[in-house]
Amino acid sequence: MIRDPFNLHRSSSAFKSTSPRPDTTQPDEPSRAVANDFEMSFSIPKNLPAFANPQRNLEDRVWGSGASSGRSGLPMYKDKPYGFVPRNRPFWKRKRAVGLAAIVFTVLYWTGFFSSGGTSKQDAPKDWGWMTSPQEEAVDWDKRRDHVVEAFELSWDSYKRYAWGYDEYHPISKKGSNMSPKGLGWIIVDALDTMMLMNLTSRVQDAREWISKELTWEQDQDVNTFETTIRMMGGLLSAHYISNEYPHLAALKDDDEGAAGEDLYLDKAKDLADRLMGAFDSASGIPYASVNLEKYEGIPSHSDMGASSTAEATSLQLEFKYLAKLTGEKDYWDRVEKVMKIVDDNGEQDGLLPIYIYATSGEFRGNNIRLGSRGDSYYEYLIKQYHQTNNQEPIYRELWDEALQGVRKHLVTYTENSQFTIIGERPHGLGKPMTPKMDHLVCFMPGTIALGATGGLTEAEARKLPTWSKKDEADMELARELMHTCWGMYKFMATGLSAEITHFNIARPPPSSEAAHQAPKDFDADPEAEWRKDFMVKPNDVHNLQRPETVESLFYMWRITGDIRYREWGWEMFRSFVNHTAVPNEGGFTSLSNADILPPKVKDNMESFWLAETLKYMYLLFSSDDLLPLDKMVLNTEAHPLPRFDMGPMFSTGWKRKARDANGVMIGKKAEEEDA
Ligand code: DMJ
Repeated sequence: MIRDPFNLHRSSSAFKSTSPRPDTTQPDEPSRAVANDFEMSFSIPKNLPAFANPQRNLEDRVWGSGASSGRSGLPMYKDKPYGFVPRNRPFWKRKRAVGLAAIVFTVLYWTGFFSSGGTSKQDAPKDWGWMTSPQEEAVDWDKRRDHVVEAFELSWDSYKRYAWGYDEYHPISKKGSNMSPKGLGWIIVDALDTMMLMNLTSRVQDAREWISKELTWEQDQDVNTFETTIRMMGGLLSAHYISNEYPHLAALKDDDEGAAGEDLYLDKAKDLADRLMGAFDSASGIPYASVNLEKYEGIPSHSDMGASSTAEATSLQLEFKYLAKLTGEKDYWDRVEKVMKIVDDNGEQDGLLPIYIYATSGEFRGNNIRLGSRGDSYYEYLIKQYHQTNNQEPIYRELWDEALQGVRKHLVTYTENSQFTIIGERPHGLGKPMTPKMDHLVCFMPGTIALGATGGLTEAEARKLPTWSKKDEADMELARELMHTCWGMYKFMATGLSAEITHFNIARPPPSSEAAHQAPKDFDADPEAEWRKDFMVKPNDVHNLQRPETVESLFYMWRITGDIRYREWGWEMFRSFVNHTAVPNEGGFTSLSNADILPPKVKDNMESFWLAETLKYMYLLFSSDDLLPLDKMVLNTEAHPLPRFDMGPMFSTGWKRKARDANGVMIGKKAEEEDA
């Protein structure tokens, strides 16, 4: 059993003033169904074989998965934000498909299917009262928070009813599927700490019992190093942290099934970490994309010439460092820290990195630079590593500042008509043309920039510090502008839910970054409104995967600025999710394959981060600020809270940056390039 040798878990009196909602509903009770202002179109897939996952198979086919290539149902990096590109099929196949469709159509027609609109009466979503009741006079944020809990309960209970123990849940077909023969606890572990925070005791008990009795990492299964670390290891570590820090939340009795062994979560996290450590056994120390759990063995990516994603290789640090601190095993720390040195030793210009890196050589592959998929959380973990060790490692602050400066210099630009601020991409390297598009994933940036500026204090508190600078002021301004753009990505869509990727019509040449760029404060609903001319969504990008990044940033922006508009936007977003993604018959909530039509087209998948992140951030956004104070903890990239801590005598920053000249160019880098 693992103890807490460093006494990280003091109990928090600060939290006591919040009143977490008691867990009143038993999981087996029928859940409330959800009102839906618009009729939804549900394309119900045929019965799925036990281990099949249509979404993943589709992604594997289309993107040739960096990590899995669909060989073994391996959890893959899901954030390839591209829509389905139909493959060229032989004509006879297409013909057959057309014939089949005609037969199905005829049968449905004669059975009267279309006359009932494709939805039988009993399938129709029930009314979720508050959605239709008149606008409250005074906004009651506790009540709104309760509605988020209801949405969570609805999602979880339908998962429990129809897919308990499975890694994936398909809420329309009401089926589960696994990513490994025995399952990896993908949904249960990822959702666990949200339930703790919501004080859903009986559900936490069920989850704990499953983890105790069913979850095993002893499986001959390749898993994605990053996804498994941030979701499973992050989820378990955070459950350990929360159950120690807030013991009154979802408290289990000693004799509860599965409660035996107070260190269950930590034991499971450590067992998993030991297996994942195999990923770092590469020639350079950069982790391989995948790991075989039973063999403790790293596996290079099956595509991208074996390169790992940069974000994946550099977003493991918070989890392994916390585990090192808890267990006193320094090796966890050293391995992930070394990755940061190897990355930085490449001496990339202005702190912006290409999105692939070879585990063999530690060098980057290609020049594609973006803050969306495969790039995103590298930047996020720079500032969060600085915070995690109570600002005791200035090297990570320096890296973050340099990268943010690089973002301003090379990626930030403005739209043509309404001067929205965007972060574009440089697919062929810095100095080459920009692609003015933003993955929804990039919307983690506004909140992270604000967090970097104030360190987690409120803006008002931070402004009083002697260290507050003009640069911090400018960073807050950039955060506000980007938040506005990310919200525009929601307002632009028919459902009010953002597309996976949005393109922008940018001003060429761009206005000076010094000039005031005043995007319109409100989003005029007129379809011809000027602001809409700056936004564009391509047909392949219209899906909405229940992603958290925008509400994540709204949460940080609300906590830091106290501007009520961010809470209001979060509420509007929540209503849109309820309106357009709730599944009839207590199915929970689903991703959409087209969020830009009414009724939307559904995708039949509930992402685990819907429970782990999206609903958690909404809950936090509507909670009081002393629930998880921003200056006391860091949320990992899957929204699993981990504590900030002092490094103590055992740990230190074990590396230094190579020398740079006055322009930030690494000394010797030019000569190296010339030789090459
Ligand atoms: C999550 O798994 C994490 O937030 C990750 O950093 C990015 N992708 C998804 C959510 O969009």
